[in-house]
Amino acid sequence: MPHTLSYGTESAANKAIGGVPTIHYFDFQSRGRGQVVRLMLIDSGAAYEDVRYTFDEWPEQKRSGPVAEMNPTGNIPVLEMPNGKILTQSYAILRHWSRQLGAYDGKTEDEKYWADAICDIVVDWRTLFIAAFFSDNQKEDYPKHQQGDRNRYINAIETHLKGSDLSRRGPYIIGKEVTYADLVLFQVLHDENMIQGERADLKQYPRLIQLVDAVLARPNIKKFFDSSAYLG
Ligand SMILES: N[C@@H](CCC(=O)N[C@@H](CS)C(=O)NCC(=O)O)C(=O)O
Repeated sequence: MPHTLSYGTESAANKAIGGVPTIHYFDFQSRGRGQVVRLMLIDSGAAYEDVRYTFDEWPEQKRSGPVAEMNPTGNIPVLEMPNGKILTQSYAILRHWSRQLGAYDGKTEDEKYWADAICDIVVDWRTLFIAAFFSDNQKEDYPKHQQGDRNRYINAIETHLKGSDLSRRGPYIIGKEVTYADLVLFQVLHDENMIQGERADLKQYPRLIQLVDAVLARPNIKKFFDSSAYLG
């Protein structure tokens, strides 16, 4: 059986998004697409409930558990809202909540475009990361990914952030205001184990370090990382 956890206290941010969401996702530490969704809730001060599936129980749950009925693609994260609304597709959920919260997606058309563009790069990167990290041949495929695709994406994003008039204002992708895309980028760097410890693999990317540190310094995110709710 999946186990459940809860985080936070119901707040105005919950009201804006329609209540306290129940998130169905893997019991995969504080990682993955499910964690990106949690991260926006954490940052905005919203509470959530977690239903966490172990990797072992997932195949059976996928066949006959509640997710099978809620999401035709059979993927997670899947969210249940108190009014019965089901939300699927992590990036669409982030964009939906950004509009509901009136934050996280920039103000001008140029800012919105730029946040979406950087997010889309990370979408492509994460897909390749997952394929390599969960490959049956992980021992060979993941190091190949780190040297190949991961390098290519990190270099591209660092170059974009240094070259864009918006990003140059820093520390975030569009300047002073955080966007959902910063959370998406932060989380893939976290999941690739690049922001923990000595950060040896991140050293040559000063603009990404600036962004990561700005995200980690956000009060609600800092509180989460300093708490026992953060699972690594
Ligand atoms: N585009 C979807 C992708 C969802 C997805 O592929 N989720 C993975 C976990 S991160 C999954 O469901 N894996 C288990 C499976 O496919 O059975 C999203 O962003 O939500």
